[in-house]
Amino acid sequence: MKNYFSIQDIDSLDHWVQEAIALKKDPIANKALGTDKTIGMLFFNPSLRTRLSTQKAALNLGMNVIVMNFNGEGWSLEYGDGTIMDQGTSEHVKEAAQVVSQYCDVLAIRAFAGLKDREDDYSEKVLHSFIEYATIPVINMESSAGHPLQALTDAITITEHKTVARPKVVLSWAPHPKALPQAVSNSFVEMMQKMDAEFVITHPEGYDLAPHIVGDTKVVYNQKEAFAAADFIYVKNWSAYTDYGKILNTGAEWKITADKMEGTNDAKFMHCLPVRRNVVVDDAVIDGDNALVIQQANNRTYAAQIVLQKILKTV
Ligand code: SN0
Repeated sequence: MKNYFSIQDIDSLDHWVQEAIALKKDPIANKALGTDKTIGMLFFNPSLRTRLSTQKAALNLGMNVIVMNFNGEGWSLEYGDGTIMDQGTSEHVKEAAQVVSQYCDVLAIRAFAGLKDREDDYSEKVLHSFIEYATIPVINMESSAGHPLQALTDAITITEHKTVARPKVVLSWAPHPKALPQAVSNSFVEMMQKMDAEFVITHPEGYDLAPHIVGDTKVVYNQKEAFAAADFIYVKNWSAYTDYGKILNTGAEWKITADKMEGTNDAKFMHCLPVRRNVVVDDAVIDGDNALVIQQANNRTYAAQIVLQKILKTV
């Protein structure tokens, strides 16, 4: 595999998930694979799980790790072709990507949506530019429109915890004080479309995700109705896609409460973290026995490791 840009780069989801689960028993079994290889991780945004689990995965594979926080510490990058660079940007991505490629064998990048210009965000300018100009494989650590490492983690976690072959999985919007990207939700939707699940999305009207991602997935605007008989409740806030980047509704009535979880089939609660307690979800739910958030975070290491293993076999 050359790049891990989206979950469409997974050639066999079942195999990857089973390999990841097997890896948990002996995470350092493939230590020779990455010896003397270097991963460079560039962050344009904050991170806890992605940063540490990807490093951990690289270390399990014997790799060296270089991390750089670009915002504030890196030169402000230019992406436009033919730009006269007499304004705020100091370095073109053409040079930056080629230079980093000489120091590393694999590159991983986090670059969130700006949430101001939908076309610009969905063009995936940062990731696509690095993919174009880097001479080494590139991994998406959350781009404007996708978070495929999180989605692979979620596939692993659901596979481990499901008690029926075809669970009912609900993606529920929940309130948040800030405008958040659609990336996690987009990749989760794409992943559930590939998995054997009865998948339903629920959100207030106006919060429809991109039509090219939702496709013919069922959308229910009534959260209570969507939750009935659910086995997994996956919660995420996102800002509006149509009225792009806007918070339309503070929507406190969409918060995940113990009462609402009572209306499910004893569903597991999932969230990618970080989560705003008592805004997105009540303490009683996230502290309860059905919460899988810590297990999800643990699986981030194995999702990243599977991706790295696939890439290392080709470099
Ligand atoms: C990011 C998002 O895409 O929603 C990262 C999730 C993995 N989340 C946030 O930015 C949350 C920020 C906050 O202040 O709660």
